[in-house]
Amino acid sequence: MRAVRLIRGLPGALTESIGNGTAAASRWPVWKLREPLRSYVIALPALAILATCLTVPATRWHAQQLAVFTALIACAAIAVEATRSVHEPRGTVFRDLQSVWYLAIAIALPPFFAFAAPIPLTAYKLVRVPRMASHRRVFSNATLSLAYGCASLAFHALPPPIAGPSPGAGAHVLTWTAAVIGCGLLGWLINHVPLFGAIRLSDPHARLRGMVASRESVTSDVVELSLAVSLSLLVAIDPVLMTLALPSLVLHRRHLLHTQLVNQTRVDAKTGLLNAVTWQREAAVELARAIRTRTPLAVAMIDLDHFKRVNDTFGHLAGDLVLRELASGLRSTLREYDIVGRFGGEEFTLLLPHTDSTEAARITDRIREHVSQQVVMVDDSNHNAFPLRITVSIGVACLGDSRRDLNDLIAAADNALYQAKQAGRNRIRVLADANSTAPLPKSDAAAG
Ligand code: GH3
Ligand code: MG
Ligand code: MG
Repeated sequence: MRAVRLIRGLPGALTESIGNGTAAASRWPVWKLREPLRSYVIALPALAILATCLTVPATRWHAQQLAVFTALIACAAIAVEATRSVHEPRGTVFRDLQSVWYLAIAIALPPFFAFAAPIPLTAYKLVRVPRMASHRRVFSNATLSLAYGCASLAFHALPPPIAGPSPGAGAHVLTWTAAVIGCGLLGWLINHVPLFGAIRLSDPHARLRGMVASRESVTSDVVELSLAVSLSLLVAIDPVLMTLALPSLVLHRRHLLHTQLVNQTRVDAKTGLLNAVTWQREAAVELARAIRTRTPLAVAMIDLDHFKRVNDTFGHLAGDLVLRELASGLRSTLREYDIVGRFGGEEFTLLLPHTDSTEAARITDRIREHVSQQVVMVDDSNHNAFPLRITVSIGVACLGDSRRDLNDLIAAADNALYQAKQAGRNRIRVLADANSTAPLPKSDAAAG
């Protein structure tokens, strides 16, 4: 009787669990992404799975290959596990050195293994380090699959006198190593291009150059490549030697995480701009330089107009989105050497080196104009997308005989901001020096 009841209950339970699964799937953050980013983020893993399947028929299976593959994946998992307690920094291109293991797999084993390698590791990380949004993790591992799968295809297509399964001896060691370096670079390229595509689609103003061309990122990439090539060499000589590389890789991963975390203490987590303390420190250095070299400089204070209404109407999450969009707009409109930070709340500070009052008026009015034309899509109370327009008021103070201290400049910019608010918001006010108000630019007179 009990069994009958159980069996009778099974279809209901199944339907319920499928229903729960579907409901859970419908809540995945990936569905909240905007098009075309959403399709892109879904299409790339699909392409990686297709490529993995296509390499199956061409693969001849040997127990030894499976053992090497399992050992390399196990080492990669140990490296992840050894640094699991350290939180992965957000808002940066995250380096977890996984490509070191993937390149060794790409060189030592047939392409199928390189395409498939991110699958067990992604699953492992989703269970053991579930801090990053799943779709991001799946996407970045799909790009790794395509990258090192293609690198493996390229390496195995090279003629044996240049590459081949073993580094051999004499000049062949050099051509073999050069081929591995070439495949490592190819993997890097194929991994980064789709990644930057996704970053561009999610933030059209993201500065990609800083992510790849800074001294820090180039150094990290070179170290990662050299570790990957060394590991590939060790595995090709004898797979047992991979255990030699494990401690130094764990150590380097810890070092990278530490450096990234230290860097992250400089920025405001919500907007990615400099936090108030760092902004003040960097601004003070720039101010001292301007005084020493007798060059002009301006400080601007930006405040969102009626921001409380945004929070009250659409909620604090929508407010946060507005702050992020404003920060991204500021980054895109400013020059590389301008220093922009979040002062606190919905107030932002700019330090504009080599900028006199006329130029400061032009720059800040361009910012004001840009923000007023920006549309931020937020959810209204019925969960419908609502195009929200925001405006900012900006106060500017310029370095002059009576203002040579950063706090004085900030206070004067704040004072100018107050005047801009009083004058009706969505406008700028520039104080050229303590006793004079610079003529407003035409656009300011028209603003509001
Ligand atoms: P005004 O034009 O005079 O500047 O009006 P306002 O509403 O922008 O200014 P007010 O000072 O009254 O409100 C600022 C609001 O900013 C209140 C606060 O809840 C909100 N705020 C501050 N920090 C954050 C944040 O990190 N996220 C969100 N969503 N809101 C914030
Ligand atoms: Mg304010
Ligand atoms: Mg405000």
